[in-house]
Amino acid sequence: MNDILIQNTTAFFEKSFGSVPQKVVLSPGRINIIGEHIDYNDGYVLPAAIDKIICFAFEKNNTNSSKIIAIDLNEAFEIDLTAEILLSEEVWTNYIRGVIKQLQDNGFVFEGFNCVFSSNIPVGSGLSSSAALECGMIFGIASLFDLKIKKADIALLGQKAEHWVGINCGIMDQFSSVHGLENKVIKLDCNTLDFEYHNADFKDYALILFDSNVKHSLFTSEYNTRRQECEQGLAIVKHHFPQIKSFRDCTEEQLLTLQHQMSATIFKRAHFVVKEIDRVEKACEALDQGNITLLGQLLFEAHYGLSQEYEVSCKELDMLVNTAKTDDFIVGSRLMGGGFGGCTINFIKKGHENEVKNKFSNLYLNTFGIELKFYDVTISNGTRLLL
Ligand code: GAF
Repeated sequence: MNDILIQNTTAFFEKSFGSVPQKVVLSPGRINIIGEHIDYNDGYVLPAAIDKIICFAFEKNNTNSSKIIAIDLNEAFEIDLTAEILLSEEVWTNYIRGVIKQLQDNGFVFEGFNCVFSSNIPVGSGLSSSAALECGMIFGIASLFDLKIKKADIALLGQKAEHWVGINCGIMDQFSSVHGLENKVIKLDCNTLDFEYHNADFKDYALILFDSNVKHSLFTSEYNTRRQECEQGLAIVKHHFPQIKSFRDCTEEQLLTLQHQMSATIFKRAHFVVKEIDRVEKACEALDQGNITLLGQLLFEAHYGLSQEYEVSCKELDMLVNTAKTDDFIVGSRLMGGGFGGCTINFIKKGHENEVKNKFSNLYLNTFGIELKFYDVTISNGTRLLL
């Protein structure tokens, strides 16, 4: 599937610019096994890069402006690299404008380039197509102009670009897009950016995403609100326990003593974060021990918290996870990514995938009149140069 995407992208480049690309870059989307909304709370997360990618073709054009073509949108834009970079009403272009601005603001010097890109990462499904776009652009510009940028810095620049666009995201998506490794999940410490790889061996279970086909319209505003609510909660915790620097230092018992110092909403958010940080540790141990039943149980618990305490679910995602709980062949399921729509991640007993898919697609269509999509993802390498 990716071979066709790569061929189409390079052929489109040749047709548009009359030359073969000097660099071809692949940049992946990501899944997250567990640890949702934990990156900006300085805890651990457990993501991985996947085989759904954006393919970019680049060449230098020896001018001061860049022309970028998005094949899938049938749109293009040109940007003068000597002018001030401002947000545009064409939202997709802002991720690229943001990346160019971050590179320039951080002292990286480069000239004009032509770029064509195309993607098979579904947009708005919680698979981080925007992080793949940011990291792939930075990686491509760096390769083309021989800029020395470390992987972790590519991720940080991508994150800053996303903040400039308006989402105050954490580092997980960009970090996993650049650091992905075939068949490995990344246990990332979002405070220090230290990380270790763990084998993504799910034993007798297949990892399958169910795409609710509900797009998150509330995403940006609610995401930024959750982040503020966590900051408020943490300020109260620190006030009472000055030794605590972030939620990872706070036990559930300590938090419970402060329940009446916080609004009910702030307490629920903080409680979710404290429990989810703990679940990531347990989930990573369960994975290492090959205990996928326990891992799956932790996913169900995480969904309960995301839905009832963090309140980032929706009726479609809740229905998918609640149905999964009573299914004989699913050991774990939860909403994945920022929430308010997008995908659930599921561990399904191998050999029963089609049966489960048929059951869920019929039920989902009958209940919501929406088609459910399935992605059998493979855990793959991070942002890389093909040419
Ligand atoms: C989005 C954000 F971009 C990530 O930083 C992360 O917070 C995630 O939501 C929730 O875990 O994908």
